[in-house]
Amino acid sequence: MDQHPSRRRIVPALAAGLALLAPAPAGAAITPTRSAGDLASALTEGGSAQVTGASFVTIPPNGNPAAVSDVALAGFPKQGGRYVILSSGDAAAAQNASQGAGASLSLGAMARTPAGSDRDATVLKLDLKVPSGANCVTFAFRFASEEFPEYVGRQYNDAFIAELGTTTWTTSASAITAPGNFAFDPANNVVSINATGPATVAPAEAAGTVYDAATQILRASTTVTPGTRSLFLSIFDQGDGILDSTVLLDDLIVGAAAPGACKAGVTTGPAPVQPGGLPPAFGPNGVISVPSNKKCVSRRKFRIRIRKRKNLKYETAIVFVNKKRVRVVKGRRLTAPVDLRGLPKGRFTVQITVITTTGAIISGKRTYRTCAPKRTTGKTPNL
Ligand SMILES: [Ca+2]
Ligand SMILES: [Ca+2]
Repeated sequence: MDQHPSRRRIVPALAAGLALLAPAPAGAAITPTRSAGDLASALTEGGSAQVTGASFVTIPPNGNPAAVSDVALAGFPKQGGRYVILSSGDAAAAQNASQGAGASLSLGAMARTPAGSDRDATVLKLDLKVPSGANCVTFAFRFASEEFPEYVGRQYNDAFIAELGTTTWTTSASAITAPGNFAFDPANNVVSINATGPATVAPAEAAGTVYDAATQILRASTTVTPGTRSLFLSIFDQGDGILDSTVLLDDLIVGAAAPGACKAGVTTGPAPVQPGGLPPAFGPNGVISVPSNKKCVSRRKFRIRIRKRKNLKYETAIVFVNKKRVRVVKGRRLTAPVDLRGLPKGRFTVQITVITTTGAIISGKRTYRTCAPKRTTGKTPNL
């Protein structure tokens, strides 16, 4: 691999840069860890993602490529008190440093593949339990790099990659092939110092860190189906192992997004999801309160109520009785009076669809039967 002459000069600056590091404020620290479980805990605390397994696919043999931090830094933490730092150098070097210092440490890790040009890669694997009703995985991140501005458009294309299901990215010379990456810029490229649009790096965004430029705080999201799904988060050097890059990560959420709202690619907006999936339609934890259908319904009128639930706001509800739409009243709660008078005797079906303000849909159907007439009386039965 070619080495630009000036890259050699930057290495001696490392010792001076580390000497400038002030101790962490009392009670707050960037704590290096090689426990993937610690990282999962910091990434999900205060949120609703359930991590059932955490491990490293790859982690460099030396140094501190991963850390948990509770130091307020570059807009982090985003949720809860802690966040995660993954680095192709020293994850603990991010704080209280001069941007004039050089963040540059070779951690001794060679490429994933024999022909690869990546170095010092850390790939964190998180197994997420995606509950019924959830359809989106999303997290917040900021990528920062020492490669800016000298190596923009060069072969030292350090990058951050997020993948779901499997990790397949590879490198060759200055190229990165990452077909499964969902944290891509508007040009479908990985987030690096060469990224565009909202992922463009700038020096001001790295303020407070040792790095020379960073992206704004971004969000990466991808659609997902219920079950156990693996999330892979990768950071690496490219071209050589020096002039490091780092990613700050937090606010990992598995939840329910409105149709079309959970889009792959980086964004700057809020999380597009209702955290934690959706409650069921019926039952003790359900959002729809209706009479039991175990017994026949003898009343001629009843009222369907939409229950208040934490983190849920309703836009509207749509109710059909035997395919005929019923008026829904929006008061302190959404309610729908169901009037069975005039309906034929026998079975009837109530179909309820609740739409939340995030566009998520909770729907359910209940079939009732009217009470059978007492054969001995001959009177007209009540419903
Ligand atoms: Ca490195
Ligand atoms: Ca580098």
